[in-house]
Order: sequence, then structure tokens, then C-alpha cells
Amino acid sequence: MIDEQGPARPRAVTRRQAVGALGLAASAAAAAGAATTAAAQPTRGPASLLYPHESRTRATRDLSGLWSFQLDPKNEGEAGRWFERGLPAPRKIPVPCSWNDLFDDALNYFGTAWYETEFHLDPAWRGRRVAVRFGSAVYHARVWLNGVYLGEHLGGHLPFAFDVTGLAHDGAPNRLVVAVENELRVDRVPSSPDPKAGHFAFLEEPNTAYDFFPYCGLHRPVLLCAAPDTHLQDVTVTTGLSGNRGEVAVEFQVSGAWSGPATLTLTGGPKPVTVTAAVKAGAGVARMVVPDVRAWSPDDPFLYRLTVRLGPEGAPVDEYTLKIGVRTIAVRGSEILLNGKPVFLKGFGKHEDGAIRGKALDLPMLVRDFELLKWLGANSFRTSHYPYAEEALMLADEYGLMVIAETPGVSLIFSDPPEVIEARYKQLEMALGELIRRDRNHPCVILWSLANEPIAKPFHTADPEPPGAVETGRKFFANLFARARSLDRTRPVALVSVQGGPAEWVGQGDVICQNSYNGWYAVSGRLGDAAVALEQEVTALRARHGDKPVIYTEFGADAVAGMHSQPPAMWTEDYQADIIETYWQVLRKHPYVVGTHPWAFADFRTGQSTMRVGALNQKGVFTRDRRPKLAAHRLRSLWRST
Ligand code: GCB
Repeated sequence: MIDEQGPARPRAVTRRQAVGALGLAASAAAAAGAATTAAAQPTRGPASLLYPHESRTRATRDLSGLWSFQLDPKNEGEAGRWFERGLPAPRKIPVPCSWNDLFDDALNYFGTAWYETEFHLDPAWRGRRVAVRFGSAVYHARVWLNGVYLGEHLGGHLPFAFDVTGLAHDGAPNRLVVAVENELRVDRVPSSPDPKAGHFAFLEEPNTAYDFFPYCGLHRPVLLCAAPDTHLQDVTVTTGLSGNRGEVAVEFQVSGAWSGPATLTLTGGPKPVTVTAAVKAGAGVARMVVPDVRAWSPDDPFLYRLTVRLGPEGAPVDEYTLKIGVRTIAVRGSEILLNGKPVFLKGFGKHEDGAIRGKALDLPMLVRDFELLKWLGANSFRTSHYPYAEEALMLADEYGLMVIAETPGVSLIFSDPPEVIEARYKQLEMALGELIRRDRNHPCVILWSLANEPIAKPFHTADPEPPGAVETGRKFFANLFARARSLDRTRPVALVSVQGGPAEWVGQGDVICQNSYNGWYAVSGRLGDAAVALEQEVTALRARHGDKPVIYTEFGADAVAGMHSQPPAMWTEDYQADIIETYWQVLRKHPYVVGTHPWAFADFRTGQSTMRVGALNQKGVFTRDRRPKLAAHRLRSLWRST
């Protein structure tokens, strides 16, 4: 089992592994018991996962569009060599998009589906290194190019890429085929109930232990990326402040153990800052000092452009530019300090969710959501309950929204069998590593959340938790916290607990994140009693966790838009607005509460159940199509006046 000292300890990830998906993903797939492929060993090496911004030396082509698509309920595709012969009876599907809301026969389909497209290489890319990069495939993807197996990736929401140089034809069509499988399994994160084990299902159809619809498919763009043969593989930026001086430390890796000169430039401020660095055996480090720095904050989300250039200005070997914010984040006593000053988080837990496209990237909706957050006077959100698209983080940098970035560690139950917990651990550790590697350069990310509401035993049973469940969870999280802190020493780490959660788990965090449903799941329908219960709860949290800062990461009530009552009753807009205001009034009296995130920003799709009217969680303060409920107006007046 999970042992702090033993063999299941997070293993060291080498720099080479760290930049590629293939080796890591393959071992995660094996760990979580994914179907092994008959296509033998992957043939291609991993490619850099740096977001493929274009530059003088780099180009990107978006393969989004209409692809061919076929469900494979009998799992015939691999034996029938669909990856080589093409899909026998395809229909068209947009990429990116979830498949569930497009086709009636695919709504509750959680097996394997095949995707196929063709592309031509740009002749200008001759001699360059070419990779194919997937933003997210939910859940297990296997990829072939021109009939050759490239590799696999397990786990949605995070990017993976394969180097296809030499394999992609120049001057002839290339056939890219992807098999995406999304079985709802107990040994995955998020995990689904095992009907054989008599597990409790939170939602009935489809059967999930978590409260959102398990949309599946290619959810984010598939990109072709061209870079020089010698190229930057990874860049890590950390920033500091000292008086009115900013400090920017950059570590970077170059392919092929390249050695030579690099130049780093920071522009956007009154004067560019330029330094040089000597790259040795593929590794480079540089430090930059920014006089009269404009620190990044929600009030002034100022971004600099950092360019890393290898080789001479006139003939760069490679050049990569990213936007960065200079800021610090720290926990001191009961405060979260951004740039040394206490911050209070006003915002929400959200979901990536929309009609028809499901969980696929929706840029118009993303911009609209951030506009609405600003309209409300919010300054933050949590990427509940999985990593959001990279574009969401880039936009949050621009809007000055502080982000609690969450892993897919949802529905973790520690009374489950050891082998199931072990498989989930491996998958979660992998996802955490990929998440931190992907998002660590974003100033908007101020806190990592390792999991949402892990529990020692299922909610529905009155039996005591099995012996050892809390201790198993303690070790599980001790390992995960250690892993997060070793991968990023600059940000606080927490896990989000439900109604208190075992103190041995939650207390390992730098911040206490609490989900709480007084007035809804507890003391239902009784607003006055809910306020009393909340007061007791928040006082008890202080007693249990000393002076750590507390964020209320969820509270609220379902409200069917248009339903009203006086006195306010459950399911009405009036009751929802009153519950949210009650939490605000009670929590504001406790200075160690440094944030309130009502659940949720907008209504979202769930499975069907007696608890979810119209298969929607209606705790949104906006409807699914972003019409404000009474609670949105109430929050706006509360938040804008503080
Ligand atoms: C929770 C979960 C969230 C649910 C919410 C609810 O505690 O974290 O995923 O959607 O409760 O509405 O039940």
C-alpha cells in the first residue's frame, strides 16, 4: 500500500521524462490497468509540452474541424486495423467537442470511439521537427499516424504530444487516427462506482460517484507544431519582489544536450531588460532584475513578454516568447499574501460545461464568463474539479483572476480496496505532475488543490469507517503534498474537504479549504439554523487547524431559474440568494476566512437523478446559458461594496 518510505513513494521524474508525455503516460496506463494495445510498443519519442506559441522559429497549425468518427462498442477497431485501413462506417464530428450531446446513441456511451483526419505538411516546415499535440482527450487515448502507433495518454484535461518528424509524409496526405476510451472505472480519477462492489452512485444515469456529467472525446485543439531541430523543450519562470525591483529567474532546457549562448529579453516595461546565459549540455539558467516593476495583481494584471533566444539575433537557433507576471504569493499566519499584501478571494467553483459541446474548449463562453466575473466584482475561481484549458489560464492572467488550480482527484473513498487506492494514487500523482509542469508559469495560479472532498467512507453508510482508512488517506496525501511541494516551491498547496474532513488530511495543507452545505444538504430549508450551524463549524475549524487561513470553497443551494417564494423555500432563487448572503455575513466576521467561493458560477450538466432537476446541478448563480439569477445580483451588491 501507500507507504511514505516504501516503494510506492512518488518516483523521481528526470528532466527528460518531465517534458514528455509518453513514458509517464504509458506507465500510468499500466498502473491503472488500461487496456494494453495490440499495436505493440510506441514508436515515437515524446515531444516538448511547452505551449506552442508561434515565433520567428516556430509555427503551429490547428487541426480543429470536422473529423471522421465511429463508436466501437464491440472493440473491433484495433483487430480490424482501423488505424491503418481507416474507419469503416464513419460520421462527422467536430473537434474539439464532447461526443455525448451530439448523437443520441452516444449520450451514455462510455467505451472506445475512433477519430480520423488527414493533413498535409506545410512545405515550409521541411527540415523542422514536427509534433502533434493534443490539448485533452478524455480519458485514455491511443494515437496512430499513417498506421504507425505513436503512443498513448491516460487521463483527460492535460496535454500530450508526440514527435512525428520523418513519419509525417511531405507532399502526400497524412492520416491521423485516435482511439479515445472513457470507461467509467473505479480505479481512475475521477472514479466511478463499482456496481459489483455495491458502491454508492451519486447520480444514476450515467452512474458516477461525482456530480458532473462524464463528457468524453477530444476536448481541446489538436495542433501540429513545427520547431527547429534544436529547440527549447521547457522553460520555468519564478518571480520575486524586493522593494520596487522585480526578480525573474528562468531555467530552461534545450533538446539534444545543446550548448551555446542564449539571450533573454523582458519587454513591456518602460525599458527592455536583456541578459545572456551560457547553455551547457542542454541546460540554462538566467536571472533578470526589473527596476520599477509593475507587479501582477487583480487590480493591475500587468504582463511582461519574456523571450528566450538560442544563438545569435540574426540567425536564432530557436526563439520562444511567453507572457509572464511578476508577483509573489505566500501564506503568513492566517493570511494569503499576494505581493506581500493580504488578499480576500471572491469568486466561484466553476465547470467547463456547455450545451452541445459539453466539456470542449469554448472561447466565446470563456471570455463571457470572465466578463461576468468582473461584473460581479469577483477576483478568483477554482478549476473544480480538473485542470481547465490552457487558454483559460492565459485569459485569467490577462483578466487578473486568481486561480485555485485543481487536479482531477475527485471521489476518492478510502474504504475502497488497497489496489484501487493504489491505482488512483498513481494516476493522480501523474496528473499532478503534468498539471504543475503545464501551469507553473501562470501568475494567476496562486494555490494548488490536490483533491476535492476525499472521504474515509461513502456518504450513504452509517457504518463506522473501516479501521485504517483515515491513516491510509493520511499517507496518500502526505505523499501527494510532498510531490506538489517538490515540483513547485513557490505556491501554497491545499486539499478541498467536505464539512471538515479528516483533520489529518486537510491539516497537511497550507490553507484550509472547506466545502459546506448548511441550509441545503444539512439543516435543509432552515436559514436561521444554517447560520448557527455555520458559526459553530467555522469556529471549530479554527480550533482544529490553528491559525491557517480558511477559504470556503463551496456553499450554496439549487435554484430553478424563475422560481420564487416568500418566505424563501428551497429550490427558489430567493432561498439561494439568502443562503449565499447568510454565508457571506457569517464568514466575514472571522478574519482568518480569506475567501468565499459560492458553488457554483453557472448551472451545469450532471447525470440523471431524483436530486437533479433536468439533469442539471442548479446551484449556479447564472443559468447554464449565463442569465443571472437573483443570487448574482445579490453577490454583485455585496462584493462591489467591499
Ligand atoms: C459538492 C461537490 C460538487 C457538487 C456539490 C453539489 O460538495 O464538490 O462537485 O456539485 O457538492 O452541488 O452537490
